[in-house]
Amino acid sequence: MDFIDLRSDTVTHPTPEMREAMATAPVGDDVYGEDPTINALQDEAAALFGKEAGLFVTSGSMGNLCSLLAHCGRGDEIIVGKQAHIFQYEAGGSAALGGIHANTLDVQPDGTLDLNAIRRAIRADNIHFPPTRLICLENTHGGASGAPVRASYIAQVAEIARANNLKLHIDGARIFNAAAALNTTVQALCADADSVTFCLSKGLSAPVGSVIVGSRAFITRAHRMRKLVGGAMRQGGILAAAGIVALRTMPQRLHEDHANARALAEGLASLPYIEIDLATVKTNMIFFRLSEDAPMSVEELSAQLKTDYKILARPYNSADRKFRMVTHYWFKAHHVPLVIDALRTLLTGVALTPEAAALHTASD
Ligand code: TLP
Repeated sequence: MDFIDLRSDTVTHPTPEMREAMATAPVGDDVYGEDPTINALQDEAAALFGKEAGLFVTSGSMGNLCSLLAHCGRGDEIIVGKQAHIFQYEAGGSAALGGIHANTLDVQPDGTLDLNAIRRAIRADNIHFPPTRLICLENTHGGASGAPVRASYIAQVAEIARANNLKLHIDGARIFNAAAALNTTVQALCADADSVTFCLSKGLSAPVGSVIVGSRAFITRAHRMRKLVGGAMRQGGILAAAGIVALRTMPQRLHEDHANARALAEGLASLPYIEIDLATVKTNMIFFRLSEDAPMSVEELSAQLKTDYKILARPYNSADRKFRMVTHYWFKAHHVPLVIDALRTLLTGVALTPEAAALHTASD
């Protein structure tokens, strides 16, 4: 990649091995259930998560949407984090297309929802209220600095769900990052979930796609919903082939992204005008603020990083002077000092050390 791109792990390009697998993948018409590569990906994903079945979808948003549509009818309610991707960043799809009502709770800094707040949010059986059907968690939680959420907490939420005849969905877009950070498996993290969406095209570097896993009966309903939203693919095995490589080769290296995020965060903490809480950096996401007295706005800093240093970093919240940076397969350890030196130069006017400048010229 030409730029050092820290905007997201969604920017990852497929690896040469993925491109090779895509070029040679056997394919068929998936609407007839005849694409052997999609079928293999779905089976492999289901086995890895300890679930009965899987469903290949185009994106994390589609995975969450089909899951919610499969769990809930019109007028039903979900309990979901106010800072969750499902509520904040999916264009209100479940409300627009499914008539699903969201009861939002504040996400805590560790990525969890307060257990008592969940209990209080569950509706009594009363004609005034929308019936609660589903609790949604996110792991890692992008609205909580990428915090990984522990299996022991998820088990407690599942217990509340079971006791109240509710289902539990996990938006596990980055569940493999959570498993790496917590030194556990995705199966252990998802054992108590009725459905999980995970993304192949984030930290796992595949070009396109996510997979929903759950019981066979649930996946049958989600399959119908995928058709309803126009997401049935034909010879999609070309894409699933990259997903299989992603699933087999990428999870075990995610700790490298976490180590790079930590090194980058520590470098950022050493710079003037940057406010960062290192304790929040637990996976591949780094959130920091420019201080009030910083010599430029977040937009100016972002623009200059791009034009002067070919570094892409998007402001996360301009009013709050907040940035997010996300590490991934194509962000390497040797990029860390380049980013730190660029920021130091832009913020203080002090030029790069000759060694760092030489390194910058030598690198792509
Ligand atoms: N997140 C993107 C943006 O949409 C914010 C990013 O750059 O982080 N769940 C979670 C937790 C996500 O972070 C995302 C994407 C999704 C679902 C949706 O995935 P896609 O983009 O494949 O629809």
